[in-house]
Amino acid sequence: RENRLRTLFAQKKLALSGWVSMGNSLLAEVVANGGYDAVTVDLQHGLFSVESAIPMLQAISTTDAVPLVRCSENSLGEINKLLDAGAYGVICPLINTADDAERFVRACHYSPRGGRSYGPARGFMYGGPDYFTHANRTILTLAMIETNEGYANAEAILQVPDLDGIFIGPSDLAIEMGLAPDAYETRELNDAIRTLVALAQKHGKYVGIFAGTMDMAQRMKEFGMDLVVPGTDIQQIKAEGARRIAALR
Ligand code: 3PY
Ligand code: MG
Repeated sequence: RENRLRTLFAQKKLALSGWVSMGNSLLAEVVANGGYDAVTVDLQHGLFSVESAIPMLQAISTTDAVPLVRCSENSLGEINKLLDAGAYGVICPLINTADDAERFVRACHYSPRGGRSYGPARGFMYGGPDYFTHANRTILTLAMIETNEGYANAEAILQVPDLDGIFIGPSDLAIEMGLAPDAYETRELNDAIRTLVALAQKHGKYVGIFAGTMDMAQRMKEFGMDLVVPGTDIQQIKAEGARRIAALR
């Protein structure tokens, strides 16, 4: 099947992804039923491993939301398992150089473009019996820019062939800039984010970002992002609980 995120991006429509960091398939199903265009299963900061991600991807694929993963690191073994489990896009953390990005792209593509090994167990069930013939052009690859090194090399990273785009990690980037991880309102961080959006657009690549607050999510929409994640499952539960309690106290 096609990747609906590519269709939205091509139409210049903002795509929204939910973010599941608790290793539970019911939670993934609830989030996926919420109306998002995609749901990302986070294996980097989510406190669970690939085995727990599989029922989460199954739950997400009962809906129209595109199943994405954030892998825990730039590892061919883990990325291959997650793609075999039916992930239709991978967000890879801590991409610092064009070499890192090339290694990531190779992990997500079958030969000759890459070195992905063959065994798409759930890939067939989600992607269809013709999975092998379209996987290389369907699966979305987003490299995270979230270090000073990655920021400095962003233009080279964006020029890696078949990398679809970048995904900005504002908290790690803020820490690298000597700021607090939630310093979302600072000029310095926002200038860097705007620069990355402009670079991605210049090279015809997609750009997404994680937004921990609604103020930030709104601003990121105005910055021209293709993809915005308006907070994690945990952040949303905490924020909505606090809002309800405050309203009733
Ligand atoms: C960051 O802000 O560093 C992230 O990785 C967000 O997911
Ligand atoms: Mg990060």
